[in-house]
Amino acid sequence: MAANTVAPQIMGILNVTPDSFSDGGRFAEIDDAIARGLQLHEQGADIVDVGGESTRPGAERLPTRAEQARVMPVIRALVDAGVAVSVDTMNADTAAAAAEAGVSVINDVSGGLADPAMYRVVAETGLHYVAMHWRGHSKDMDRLATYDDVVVDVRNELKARLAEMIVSGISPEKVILDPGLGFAKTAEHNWRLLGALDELASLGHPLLIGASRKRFLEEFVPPGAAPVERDPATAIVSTLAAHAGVWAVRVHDVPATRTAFAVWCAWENGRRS
Ligand code: PMM
Repeated sequence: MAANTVAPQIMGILNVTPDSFSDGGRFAEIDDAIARGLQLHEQGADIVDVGGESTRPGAERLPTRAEQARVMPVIRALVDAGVAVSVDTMNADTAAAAAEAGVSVINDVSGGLADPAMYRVVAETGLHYVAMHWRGHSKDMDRLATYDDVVVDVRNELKARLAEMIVSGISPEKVILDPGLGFAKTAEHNWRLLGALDELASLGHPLLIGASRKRFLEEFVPPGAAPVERDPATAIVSTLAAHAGVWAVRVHDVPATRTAFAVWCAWENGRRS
């Protein structure tokens, strides 16, 4: 009998932002955020991704101090409780503070483009680094969604980032790549990228996919439905991504993702036994 199928890692989303589009800022208070982080862990998240700056389309930048005031107490409390934590930040300063506090992963939606000091900090910490494909800040990203061929262009742009990372002293085995669904991408771009994960994987790095509750899933729910109603569609996209071999998915609904992955594993194991 072949080896059992292994599901991707589940990264649970903890946005400590009053204006996050998808959780409505419900976890803006520090204590609530910590409680939610512990809950994500108990629900089976392999890692809890703590972010303080909203990246929803059109969002304004947040000063680094304000970002750290939001995320650092939450990161410290979760690390103290034994939870594996990643920090979702574009700021090298915040990444360094989070590393000091004990996070395991730096998740940078800008792939190092927003802060020239990021690669140095990542190299110094020796932590895993999620480098997402990115073209510009949230207020500009919709007008940056132009590609000759989205798959070729995203692959080439990630490859250029990788070259810079290596020059900056980041160990290649620490780098995880992410196509950045919804970041300077239309729904059609997202679907093309999801259909071409093999081509992105051919860069030789594990992939992370963040589809959760994103705008491109709104066509599967009634008009005006809240983002939370996109969770079933998210679970299906995450499962198809699992089938395509991704290393991790970043999601709001951890229990639904776990169930979806368990069903997929049972299916695969049945096929192979
Ligand atoms: N998406 C968001 C935030 N952080 N990080 C990675 N690596 N990949 C993503 O796709 C990603 C991310 C925006 O979504 P949210 O506002 O629901 O957290």
